[in-house]
Amino acid sequence: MVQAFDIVKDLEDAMANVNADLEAMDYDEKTDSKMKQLNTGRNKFNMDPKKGIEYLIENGLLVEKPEEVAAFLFKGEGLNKTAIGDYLGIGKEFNNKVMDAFVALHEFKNMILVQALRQFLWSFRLPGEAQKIDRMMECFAKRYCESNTGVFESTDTCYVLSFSVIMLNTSLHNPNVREKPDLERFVIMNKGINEGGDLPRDLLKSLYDSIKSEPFKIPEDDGNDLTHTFFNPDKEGWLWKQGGRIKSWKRRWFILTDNCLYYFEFTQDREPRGIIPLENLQLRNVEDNRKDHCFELYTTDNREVIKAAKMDADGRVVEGRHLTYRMSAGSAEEKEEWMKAIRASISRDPFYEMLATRKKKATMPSAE
Ligand code: 4IP
Repeated sequence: MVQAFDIVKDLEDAMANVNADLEAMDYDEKTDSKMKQLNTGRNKFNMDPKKGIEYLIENGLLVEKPEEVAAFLFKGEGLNKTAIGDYLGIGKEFNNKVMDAFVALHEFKNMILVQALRQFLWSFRLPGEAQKIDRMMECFAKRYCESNTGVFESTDTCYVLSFSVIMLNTSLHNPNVREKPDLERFVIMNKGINEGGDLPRDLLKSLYDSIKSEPFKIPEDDGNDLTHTFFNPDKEGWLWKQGGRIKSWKRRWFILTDNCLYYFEFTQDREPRGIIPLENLQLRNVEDNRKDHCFELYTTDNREVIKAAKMDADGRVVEGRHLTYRMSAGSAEEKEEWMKAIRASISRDPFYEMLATRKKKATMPSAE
């Protein structure tokens, strides 16, 4: 009797084991097919981000909520960073919400701006269009300022400084840029961007040192996207400049940046002798009796004085008095380079326009 009971018990145990094995097999198959679907979804995403997300939602692998999609992109497993950037930049209401949620997943508290930028710019690749970059950098600046109150007067300041840092990165680490800006130059370029005031020198120095010691890493960097064009500083070098009223020639160090030409007496000067905003100006070749390789900036109305600022003999800032700005380069090749760079700057590059608009806002003292 006892024996029969044992046999039944053994049989029951064996059955239970078989059932457990069967269930596990079923479960394995299910997870296996879910994994396969997830991989398909990732591949689809990398080819067409919008379709990839739709596929994952349809197959129950992702919930159609901005926070859920953002978390998936933030984790980024198996996802191409260019595709992430493309998805975040689509510009539809849902995608914008995903962008907000994505940025909110970044923790920037107590980080200096460069650290935060490193983290942010490594999490996806910025798309090529100025408008999209504008929106993304705006989100970044907002998040940074929320997490680090009191560092900047406004998000515009943070935004403008972020670009300044990105440009500094190119100037310092791009082998094509021969003249490497020093800290003084970086400080000058960021004058007045804190709602009309200057940022603390220590802060600028920490950003400068960080970039100098370690360049930014850009995901999937093939050297062939618009950000490269954007982030390249325009040009700097020696040119001869003719005076406005008195036509004497002066050798000046010129820097072309932010759609403006700055000129300095010496490369290391802190204050420029003059600033010529290039907005509404035109450029042409000219022959000059005294100098070779000349070109000049002019307005369509030849009698109109070009809007510019200069340092007067007694150190006061006054308006320029030039009807044209005539410059002479050291060689035909240099002249070509300058004319090309100035033209690119004048030709209403949407990126420079967007940056110039921000800079105007950032340099304006707050209304309060
Ligand atoms: C000066 O001539 C210099 O060329 C100035 O250049 C120039 O100012 C003056 O133009 C011109 O009169 P002198 O030094 O022979 O007097 P810089 O300031 O680079 O020294 P710009 O406006 O070109 O800076 P006017 O327009 O101020 O006369």
